Amino acid sequence: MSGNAATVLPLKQIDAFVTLQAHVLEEERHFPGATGTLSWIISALSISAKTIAAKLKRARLEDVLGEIGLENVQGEKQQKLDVIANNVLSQVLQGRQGVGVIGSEEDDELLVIDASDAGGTRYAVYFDPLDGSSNLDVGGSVGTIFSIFRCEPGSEQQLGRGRLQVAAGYVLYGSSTIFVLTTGFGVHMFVLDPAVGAFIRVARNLRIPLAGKSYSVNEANIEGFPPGIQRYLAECRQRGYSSRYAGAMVADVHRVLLKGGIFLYPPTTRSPAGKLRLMYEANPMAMILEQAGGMATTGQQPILDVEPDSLHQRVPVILGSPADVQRLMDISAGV
Ligand code: P6P
Repeated sequence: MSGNAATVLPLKQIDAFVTLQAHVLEEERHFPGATGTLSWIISALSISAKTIAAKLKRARLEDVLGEIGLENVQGEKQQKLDVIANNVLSQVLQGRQGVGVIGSEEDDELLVIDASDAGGTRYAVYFDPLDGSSNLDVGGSVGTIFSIFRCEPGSEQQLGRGRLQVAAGYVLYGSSTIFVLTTGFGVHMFVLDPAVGAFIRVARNLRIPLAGKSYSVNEANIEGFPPGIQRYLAECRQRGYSSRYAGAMVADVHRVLLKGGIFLYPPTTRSPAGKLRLMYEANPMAMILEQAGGMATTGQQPILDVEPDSLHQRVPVILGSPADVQRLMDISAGV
């Protein structure tokens, strides 16, 4: 059984003049008393994405590919463009009224922005500036992932459960530059039109197919997966599933969102808590998937219910079509 593929509008029906900015202003109607601060922050993410996309297109020509010879707090080798993308996002966001906290995969600690002259609601923005950046040298897809919470004065250092996010999304820098966003009222997709420099809405209220026919996992780690997951993957192969894995979460999750199926980064021998980070990878993707009718779990509980204990905390990630995720959970529970 599989539902229809997500509703992506054919060209003739694209809201040619509904830009990301116009869409976000439309969405403000869901927030009585909205001051426009959240819209202004999403606008910052949009200009950051356009800037990063332009830099990626010219990376090889301007010799900014490759590693800088340093490791980030994760112990991962930093690509030059990791640092460039991180600087773009951090500088643009710090210039926006209403940003109270910035948390980045590339920075050891949270950056709390002085609130002395701040009035009104402030927000915490967590992001992975260039997810999958090791794909850059080989022309693979990479992405930016972001998660936005309200933050009350004095609580800037507190991390909230994913269920409390007010917005989440990602940018996929691939054959085109795609911006996917939810503010809690459905999942909407935009494509950058380089001719006008605007993100144009191409799909509203994306719904993930109820089931898919592919799984996305790094099978090199399979011996270290929990037995239930190994059994589930074996059943998928028996049922004729394809295997698709880009090695960049944004690319893999975007495929699952549009085509259905399941993405997983389970616990492995090397990473018993999994590899993906809760605050700026698992949480935002989980909000997107749940808003699109999918499921997102650690295998023990919904990702959005995990009580965070640190900025760079890792969790196992299993997300995708409800029928596929539920089947994995049933097999793991011996059902
Ligand atoms: P592996 C990229 O480094 C990343 O953080 C995610 O984008 C991706 O899903 C995962 O790690 C890939 O990890 O161990 O399969 O290379």
